[in-house]
Amino acid sequence: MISVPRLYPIVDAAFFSTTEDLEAFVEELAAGGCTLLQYRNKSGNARAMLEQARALKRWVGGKVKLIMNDRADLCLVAEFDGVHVGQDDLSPESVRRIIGPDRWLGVSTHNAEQMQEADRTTADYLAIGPVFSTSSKERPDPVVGLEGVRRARQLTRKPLVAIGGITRGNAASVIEAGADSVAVISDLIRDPRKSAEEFFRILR
Ligand code: TZP
Ligand code: MG
Repeated sequence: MISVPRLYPIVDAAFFSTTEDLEAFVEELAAGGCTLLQYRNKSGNARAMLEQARALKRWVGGKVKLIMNDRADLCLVAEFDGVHVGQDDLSPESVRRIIGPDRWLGVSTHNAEQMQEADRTTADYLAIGPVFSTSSKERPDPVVGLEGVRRARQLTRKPLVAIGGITRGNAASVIEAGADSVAVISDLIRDPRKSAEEFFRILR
């Protein structure tokens, strides 16, 4: 069984206008103690995605485990450490065949039925959300709330990552509801190092 750190930053390319901004952001996350991050890019431009992914690998690949959102092919080419897929991506078992037994595989779920189904796969960790309302995702599924996290906790023994609208202000309640880790986009943007340090302090 893998162990997922308390804070799981998601680096969403849409939040950065220059390569320098992106590099500074991930370096600051690493300086703040982050050892795992997910690269997310919904632009649909696979070449740009690969180029950024390779840059992330160069910048922090030695100290941070890198997870590719959506794309098993790009995970392999960029030599990432895992893939995170949702309900509309390749199935967990298809991804597993691509990435092999050792890379991490994460699966997003949005309700109890999806959680039960994902629990029966070889996924290394499962995600549940959105816990709270979020503006970082287009057309998000309905909010599941802390009750959704509690229910998810009952349905799996795999590491449970909660996502959606999680901030330093509500993260403790999410862990208390049974999550092992919180995945965060927006509450890291302003001052990533300080924010990450505060998340780790709050979730110790
Ligand atoms: N999946 C469910 S909510 C979400 C994703 C990718 C966005 C989370 O971003 P934020 O800014 O932490 O709410
Ligand atoms: Mg996806």
